[in-house]
Amino acid sequence: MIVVLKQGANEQQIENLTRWFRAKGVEPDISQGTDVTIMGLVGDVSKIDTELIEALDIVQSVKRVSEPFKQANRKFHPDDTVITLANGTKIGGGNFVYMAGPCSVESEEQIIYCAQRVKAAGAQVLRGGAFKPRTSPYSFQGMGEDGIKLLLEAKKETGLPIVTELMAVRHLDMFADVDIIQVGARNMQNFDLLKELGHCNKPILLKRGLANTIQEWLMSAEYIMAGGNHNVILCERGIRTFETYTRNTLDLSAVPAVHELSHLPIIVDPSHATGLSRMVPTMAMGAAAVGADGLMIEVHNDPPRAKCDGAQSITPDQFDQLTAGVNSLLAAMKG
Ligand SMILES: [Mn+2]
Repeated sequence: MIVVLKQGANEQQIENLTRWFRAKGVEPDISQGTDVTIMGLVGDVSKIDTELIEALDIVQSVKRVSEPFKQANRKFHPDDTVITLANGTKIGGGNFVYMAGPCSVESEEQIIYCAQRVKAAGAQVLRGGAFKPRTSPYSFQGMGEDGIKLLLEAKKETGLPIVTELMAVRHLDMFADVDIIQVGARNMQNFDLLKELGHCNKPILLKRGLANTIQEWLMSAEYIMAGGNHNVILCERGIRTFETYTRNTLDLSAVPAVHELSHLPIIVDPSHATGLSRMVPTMAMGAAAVGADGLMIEVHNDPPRAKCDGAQSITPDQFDQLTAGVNSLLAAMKG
């Protein structure tokens, strides 16, 4: 349920109304927009008398929200969410972000070289997998805790914030200095993991599951937000369709759909979506053109020898060209 307040509503009146709602067992989420203040009510609103609220001095209107996601809903929070990392990097609300780096951390030289190169090309966040969810148990599983340590070395060396995937709650302690925690596609509906991340104070990058609808994805974001963590970044990484020419099918329509439905930032990962390095720059342009808030790109110093996802990884030189192209497209779109 959404309560739209009249323009003149003062803090004392808002406070009184907040207390009144809490006494009824629902939690108001207050969003102070540029021209309107909205109270989104979370909880069991079935016993709330709409007409009674509508009759209050400070209330403009009351609406029921039909979608099952509430805190992730744009109706609750009309302005875009902007997430600010510790070093001041902003994500969402018109701030375009590049997250780039190798699929997995392989060595100190590799991750530091990749970090320096992607930073020089304009990336604001370094990606790199330490814990890898692989389809086969016989494939390289990642360097684990040592991989996290090397990412932190690269962070120290370059100043780039880092994003890496968390696969199990028991590993959370190792992520204390990680800037953004990634939830991978295969864990999008690992509800225990999502609940746990709702209680942590770090931004969460939530990848879309390979066979999940946009609504299911937003419900997973809702799990994190319901625990109090509102810093969720969505990442479209392709879905499974009957098409096998590309690794997955990049659903670019998810970008405008999420922007309609939610205030959360959404970035696009054309590397996992296509599985083909030659298509990555083209689809990156497509993502920027449809309004994505950023890109996540796999960049490897030596793709043919990568331990993971070499076929979809681009070289640092190709990444230089990619960011130059996307930056000029973004400038043209603004102009
Ligand atoms: Mn990968």
